[in-house]
Amino acid sequence: KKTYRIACIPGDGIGKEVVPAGQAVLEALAAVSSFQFAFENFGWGGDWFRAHGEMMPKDGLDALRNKDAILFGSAGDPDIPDHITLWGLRLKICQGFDQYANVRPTRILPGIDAPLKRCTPQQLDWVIVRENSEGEYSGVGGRAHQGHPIEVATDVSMMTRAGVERIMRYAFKLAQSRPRKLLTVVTKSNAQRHAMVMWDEIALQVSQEFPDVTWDKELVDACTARMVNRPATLDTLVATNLHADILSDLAAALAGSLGIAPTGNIDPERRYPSMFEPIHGSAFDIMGKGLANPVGTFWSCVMLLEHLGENAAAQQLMQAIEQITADVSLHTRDLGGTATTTQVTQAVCERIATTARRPLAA
Ligand code: NAD
Ligand code: K
Ligand code: MN
Repeated sequence: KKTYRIACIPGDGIGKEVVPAGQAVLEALAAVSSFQFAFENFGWGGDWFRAHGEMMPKDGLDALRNKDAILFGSAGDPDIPDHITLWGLRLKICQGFDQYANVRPTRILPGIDAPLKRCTPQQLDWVIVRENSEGEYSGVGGRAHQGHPIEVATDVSMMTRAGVERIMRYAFKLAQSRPRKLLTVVTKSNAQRHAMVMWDEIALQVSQEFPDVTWDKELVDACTARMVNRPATLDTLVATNLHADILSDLAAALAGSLGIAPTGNIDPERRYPSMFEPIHGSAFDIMGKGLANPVGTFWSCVMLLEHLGENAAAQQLMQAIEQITADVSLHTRDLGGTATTTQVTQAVCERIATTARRPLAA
């Protein structure tokens, strides 16, 4: 059997609940497929920080380097400042492995009560491509005269031509691969007159390589309104690190819940392992209670399988997910239901086993 080496990093909060759930579902798939998984678990995050003074070991990336993919939960601990947990773990991996494309699909799954009342599931099928290596989250900046009245603080939104070009090309290519071949380039070049103007210029330049892709530009603020009022006019979107961060939480909420949405932090050149995770965080308010919706992690596992080239298994998992969201008795509390993380996980595992047992139609 082909073996995929998968690193699991549950991290903090409900990450510790949803990542084992994801692992269980992947194991259920492997049991009915021609491949298997060799999981290695890494207990990095807030607890590691309390014991060692850092979120992950200094040579942590070396332990991940030879993996085929990473399944991640969340970084964020109630007792540690968020910028330490984020930069010390998740961003360290994203930047260390140059996972410059953050891909976030959004659809309204069957059975989910989405807040866009006039929108059918067919009218909301988006993929947001987030620049994941620079921009507003490049880490460039500083504070001077800290605590004094004359204090100055900056976070420089640093963009490089090479960085923008590669994410634009990725987004155009992705748009080209989807049925509608439609791309919206999200911008803010009216107010941010340097980097974002370059962003627009590069979009125009890269678009020449993709004559079959229809594309338009939208200011990020207007884009939020368009997502609510005219969802069907959007398909693939590309936006900066900060803009896409915000737009994709909005997208998830419009599709029913933050607990459903998946993401992949991808190195398209495959020099390093890519990392898949639900878009949500540690969810301090519900952690340890069995209330976490594991669907975002399951859908992230679908993306992980697609990345490995296991498209049949990916499809099988997506079908199982859609069957359980269609059943309101299997909705967790964020969807208005009473099901627990474990019940949803077991239901998905059972679906996978039964569909595999069902004989093929003659
Ligand atoms: P959050 O995503 O953790 O939670 C926001 C709200 O959504 C909460 O009410 C929570 O209960 C709910 N929610 C989230 N996921 C859910 C799920 N699977 N099932 C049911 N309900 C769910 O965002 P936050 O509260 O802003 O952040 C909490 C911590 O997580 C912070 O430390 C933050 O920095 C961190 N965080 C980490 C990541 C990451 O690791 N990628 C992403 C976002 C936030
Ligand atoms: K996450
Ligand atoms: Mn976010």
